[in-house]
Amino acid sequence: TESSVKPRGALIVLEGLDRSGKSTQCAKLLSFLNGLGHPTELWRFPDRETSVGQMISAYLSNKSQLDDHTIHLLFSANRWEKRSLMEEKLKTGTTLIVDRYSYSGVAFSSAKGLDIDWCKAPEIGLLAPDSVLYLDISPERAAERGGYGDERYERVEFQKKVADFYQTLGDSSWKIINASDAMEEVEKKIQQVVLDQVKECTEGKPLSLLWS
Ligand code: FDM
Ligand code: MG
Repeated sequence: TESSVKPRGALIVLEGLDRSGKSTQCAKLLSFLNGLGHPTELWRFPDRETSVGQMISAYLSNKSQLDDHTIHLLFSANRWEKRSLMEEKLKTGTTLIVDRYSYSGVAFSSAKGLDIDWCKAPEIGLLAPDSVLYLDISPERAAERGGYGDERYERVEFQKKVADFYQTLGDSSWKIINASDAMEEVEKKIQQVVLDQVKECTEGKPLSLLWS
C-alpha cells in the first residue's frame, strides 16, 4: 500500500564525562549526516538559551547557589520545555544529535548523593533516545586533555563518581565508544552506529519514552 507518512528522524544521544570529546564528535557527526542529505540538527543540554537554561548556567558558573534537588529539577525542566519541539522535529523527519540528555541528569545528581530513583522520576515521559553513544574515557585521561574549565563539577574526584553512575545507568543497548582512540577512529565508529540507527528509524521503528 501507498504511504504518505514521512520517515521519522532518529534521536541520537552522546553521553560521557567532561572532556570526553562529545562536543567535537557531535559537530563532526552533524556535518557527516547533513553531507549525506539527512536533515539533521545538533542540540545540547543544558540548553542555556532559555530562561531556565540561564538559571542553570548561572549555577554552573558559581554565580548562584541552589539546593541540589532544585537544580536537578531545573535540568529536567530544561528538557521538558524542549520536548514538544523535539517530537515535532523527529516526526517531520529531522534527526537530532543531542549532546547530553537525561543520563547526565541522573548521573551528575546521583554523584552528589541524591537517590537515583528520585533523580529518574522527573525524566519519565521524555522521549527515549534511539541510540545512546557513551564516549568512554577514564577521568584521569579526560583531565589531562587541556584541563577543565572552572565550572562546577569539573573536578577529577567528582567525575570519578559520575563515571560510576553512568556505568549503573548504561544497559546492553548503549554503544560504548573508546574515546581515548584517535579522533578519526572515534568519528568512524560513531558514523557506523548512527547510520544503522537512522536506517532503522526510516524503516518504521517507533518512538518510545523514558524511562525504559
Ligand atoms: N549536567 C548536565 C547535569 O548536571 N545535569 C544535566 O541534566 C545535564 C544535561 O552540567 F558538568 C552537567 C554536566 C556538566 C554541566 O554541561 C554542563 P556541558 O555539557 O559542559 O555544557
Ligand atoms: Mg562542561
